Amino acid sequence: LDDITTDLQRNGSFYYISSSEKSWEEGRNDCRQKGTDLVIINSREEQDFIRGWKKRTWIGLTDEQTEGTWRWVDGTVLTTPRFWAESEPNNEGDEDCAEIKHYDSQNSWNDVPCNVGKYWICEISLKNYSK
Ligand code: 2F8
Ligand code: CA
Repeated sequence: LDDITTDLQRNGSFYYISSSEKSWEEGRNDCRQKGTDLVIINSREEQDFIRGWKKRTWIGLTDEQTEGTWRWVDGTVLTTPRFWAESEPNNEGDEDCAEIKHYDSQNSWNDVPCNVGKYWICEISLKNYSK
């Protein structure tokens, strides 16, 4: 994909970070064209790795289906760990997609409108990477 500048391997997954900014859905489509999806953050270590890019990036988390119920792109409901920034998610206006915002803090997630442009990060588990 033209948009992918960096790929990194860590703990059984490959990650790709975009070089341009797109809406959540366009970013997700870009991942899916490559057989990946937006990143799902399962641990403190992965959170630290992702925010280490120091860019405002989309992650694979949305409450578009049911307001207030945050789901990862694999359909699982967000439980723990979770790394919302203080007083987020606040659904200010109508904010159904999650970004890494305050990347200098561990608690860095913010909900924003899905149609704004952000960088995005794709992840594929090496278990699913056979081609
Ligand atoms: O203060 C937190 C608040 O900051 C912005 O709104 C003023 C964010 N909006 C965008 O980035 C579009 C809110 O999501 C955030 O909660
Ligand atoms: Ca918000």
